[in-house]
Amino acid sequence: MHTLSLMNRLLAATWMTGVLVSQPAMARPDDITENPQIEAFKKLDVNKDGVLSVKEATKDSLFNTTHFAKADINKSGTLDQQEYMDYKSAEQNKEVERIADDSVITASIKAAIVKEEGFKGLQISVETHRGVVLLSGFVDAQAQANTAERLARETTGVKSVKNSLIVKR
Ligand SMILES: [Ca+2]
Repeated sequence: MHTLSLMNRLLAATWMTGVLVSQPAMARPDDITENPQIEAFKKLDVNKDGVLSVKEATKDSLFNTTHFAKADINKSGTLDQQEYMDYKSAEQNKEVERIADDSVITASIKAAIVKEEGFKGLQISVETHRGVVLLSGFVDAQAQANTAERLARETTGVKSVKNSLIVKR
Protein backbone atom coordinates (compact mmCIF):
# COMPACT_ATOMS: atom_id res chain seq x y z
CA MET A 1 0.00 0.00 0.00
CA HIS A 2 1.95 2.96 -1.23
CA THR A 3 -0.78 5.51 -1.72
CA LEU A 4 -2.35 7.87 0.74
CA SER A 5 -6.03 7.48 1.46
CA LEU A 6 -8.59 9.50 -0.43
CA MET A 7 -9.17 11.49 2.76
CA ASN A 8 -5.52 12.57 2.86
CA ARG A 9 -5.77 13.50 -0.79
CA LEU A 10 -8.83 15.64 -0.15
CA LEU A 11 -7.19 17.24 2.87
CA ALA A 12 -4.15 18.11 0.78
CA ALA A 13 -6.35 19.62 -1.93
CA THR A 14 -8.37 21.57 0.62
CA TRP A 15 -5.21 22.84 2.22
CA MET A 16 -3.81 24.07 -1.08
CA THR A 17 -7.08 25.77 -1.96
CA GLY A 18 -7.17 27.40 1.45
CA VAL A 19 -3.70 28.88 0.93
CA LEU A 20 -4.67 30.43 -2.39
CA VAL A 21 -8.07 31.63 -1.23
CA SER A 22 -6.52 33.43 1.73
CA GLN A 23 -4.18 35.47 -0.46
CA PRO A 24 -6.50 38.39 -1.32
CA ALA A 25 -6.89 39.05 2.43
CA MET A 26 -3.20 39.91 2.50
CA ALA A 27 -3.74 42.91 0.21
CA ARG A 28 -3.67 46.39 1.66
CA PRO A 29 -7.02 47.45 3.21
CA ASP A 30 -7.87 49.89 0.39
CA ASP A 31 -7.42 47.08 -2.18
CA ILE A 32 -9.85 44.68 -0.53
CA THR A 33 -12.85 45.55 -2.69
CA GLU A 34 -10.83 45.17 -5.91
CA ASN A 35 -11.00 41.78 -7.57
CA PRO A 36 -7.42 41.05 -8.71
CA GLN A 37 -8.79 39.45 -11.89
CA ILE A 38 -10.72 42.61 -12.79
CA GLU A 39 -7.56 44.60 -12.20
CA ALA A 40 -5.62 42.22 -14.44
CA PHE A 41 -8.31 42.47 -17.12
CA LYS A 42 -8.24 46.28 -17.05
CA LYS A 43 -4.46 46.24 -17.37
CA LEU A 44 -4.62 43.96 -20.41
CA ASP A 45 -7.36 46.04 -22.08
CA VAL A 46 -4.88 48.58 -23.42
CA ASN A 47 -7.33 50.46 -25.69
CA LYS A 48 -10.01 50.47 -22.93
CA ASP A 49 -12.84 49.20 -25.14
CA GLY A 50 -13.96 46.72 -22.48
CA VAL A 51 -12.90 43.57 -24.34
CA LEU A 52 -9.58 41.85 -24.97
CA SER A 53 -8.33 41.29 -28.49
CA VAL A 54 -6.02 38.34 -29.15
CA LYS A 55 -3.10 40.74 -29.08
CA GLU A 56 -4.15 42.24 -25.73
CA ALA A 57 -4.96 38.87 -24.13
CA THR A 58 -1.68 37.20 -25.11
CA LYS A 59 0.17 39.61 -22.79
CA ASP A 60 -1.14 37.15 -20.18
CA SER A 61 0.94 34.02 -20.83
CA LEU A 62 -2.10 31.77 -20.23
CA PHE A 63 -3.90 33.15 -23.29
CA ASN A 64 -1.97 31.74 -26.20
CA THR A 65 -4.16 31.34 -29.29
CA THR A 66 -5.44 27.88 -28.23
CA HIS A 67 -6.49 29.09 -24.79
CA PHE A 68 -7.94 32.28 -26.25
CA ALA A 69 -10.19 30.30 -28.60
CA LYS A 70 -11.42 28.11 -25.71
CA ALA A 71 -12.09 31.12 -23.49
CA ASP A 72 -13.99 32.97 -26.23
CA ILE A 73 -17.25 31.16 -25.49
CA ASN A 74 -19.47 33.26 -27.78
CA LYS A 75 -16.85 33.15 -30.60
CA SER A 76 -16.83 36.94 -30.93
CA GLY A 77 -13.08 37.05 -31.50
CA THR A 78 -12.61 39.02 -28.30
CA LEU A 79 -12.80 38.19 -24.59
CA ASP A 80 -15.16 40.13 -22.39
CA GLN A 81 -14.52 40.42 -18.68
CA GLN A 82 -16.71 37.45 -17.79
CA GLU A 83 -15.09 35.17 -20.36
CA TYR A 84 -11.64 36.21 -19.16
CA MET A 85 -12.47 35.67 -15.49
CA ASP A 86 -14.30 32.36 -15.98
CA TYR A 87 -11.44 30.87 -17.96
CA LYS A 88 -8.78 32.25 -15.67
CA SER A 89 -10.54 30.88 -12.56
CA ALA A 90 -11.02 27.45 -14.15
CA GLU A 91 -7.33 27.27 -15.08
CA GLN A 92 -6.25 28.42 -11.63
CA ASN A 93 -8.40 25.72 -10.03
CA LYS A 94 -6.81 23.12 -12.31
CA GLU A 95 -3.39 24.38 -11.27
CA VAL A 96 -4.30 24.10 -7.58
CA GLU A 97 -5.49 20.51 -8.12
CA ARG A 98 -2.37 19.66 -10.09
CA ILE A 99 -0.04 21.00 -7.40
CA ALA A 100 -2.00 19.11 -4.73
CA ASP A 101 -1.80 15.90 -6.81
CA ASP A 102 1.96 16.30 -7.25
CA SER A 103 2.55 16.80 -3.54
CA VAL A 104 0.41 13.76 -2.71
CA ILE A 105 2.49 11.68 -5.15
CA THR A 106 5.77 12.93 -3.65
CA ALA A 107 4.57 12.18 -0.10
CA SER A 108 3.34 8.69 -1.10
CA ILE A 109 6.66 7.76 -2.71
CA LYS A 110 8.68 9.05 0.23
CA ALA A 111 6.47 7.10 2.64
CA ALA A 112 6.91 3.93 0.57
CA ILE A 113 10.69 4.33 0.37
CA VAL A 114 11.27 4.87 4.11
CA LYS A 115 9.34 1.67 4.83
CA GLU A 116 11.84 -0.37 2.80
CA GLU A 117 14.54 -2.22 4.68
CA GLY A 118 18.04 -0.79 4.27
CA PHE A 119 16.88 2.64 3.13
CA LYS A 120 17.29 4.27 6.53
CA GLY A 121 19.73 7.20 6.45
CA LEU A 122 19.80 7.39 2.65
CA GLN A 123 19.18 10.85 1.28
CA ILE A 124 16.79 10.19 -1.57
CA SER A 125 15.15 13.25 -3.04
CA VAL A 126 11.72 12.88 -4.66
CA GLU A 127 10.29 15.63 -6.84
CA THR A 128 7.06 15.50 -8.85
CA HIS A 129 5.89 17.79 -11.62
CA ARG A 130 2.66 16.98 -13.47
CA GLY A 131 2.96 13.32 -12.50
CA VAL A 132 6.56 13.06 -13.71
CA VAL A 133 8.79 11.92 -10.85
CA LEU A 134 12.47 12.69 -10.47
CA LEU A 135 14.45 10.52 -8.06
CA SER A 136 17.89 11.80 -7.10
CA GLY A 137 20.52 11.36 -4.42
CA PHE A 138 22.84 8.53 -3.43
CA VAL A 139 22.18 4.86 -2.66
CA ASP A 140 24.45 2.03 -1.52
CA ALA A 141 23.61 -0.42 -4.30
CA GLN A 142 21.98 -0.60 -7.72
CA ALA A 143 19.26 -2.81 -6.22
CA GLN A 144 18.17 0.10 -4.02
CA ALA A 145 17.98 2.43 -7.02
CA ASN A 146 15.82 -0.17 -8.77
CA THR A 147 13.57 -0.63 -5.73
CA ALA A 148 13.05 3.12 -5.33
CA GLU A 149 12.18 3.39 -9.02
CA ARG A 150 9.73 0.47 -8.78
CA LEU A 151 8.02 2.03 -5.74
CA ALA A 152 7.68 5.33 -7.59
CA ARG A 153 6.24 3.62 -10.68
CA GLU A 154 3.69 1.73 -8.56
CA THR A 155 2.41 4.96 -7.00
CA THR A 156 -1.02 6.13 -8.14
CA GLY A 157 -0.93 9.12 -10.47
CA VAL A 158 2.67 8.67 -11.61
CA LYS A 159 3.08 9.08 -15.37
CA SER A 160 6.81 8.42 -15.63
CA VAL A 161 9.90 8.15 -13.46
CA LYS A 162 13.31 9.62 -14.14
CA ASN A 163 15.78 7.71 -12.01
CA SER A 164 18.87 9.83 -11.33
CA LEU A 165 19.93 7.93 -8.21
CA ILE A 166 23.67 7.38 -8.04
CA VAL A 167 25.28 4.29 -6.49
CA LYS A 168 27.97 5.31 -3.97
CA ARG A 169 31.40 3.88 -4.75
CA1 LIG B 1 -9.45 45.96 -25.86
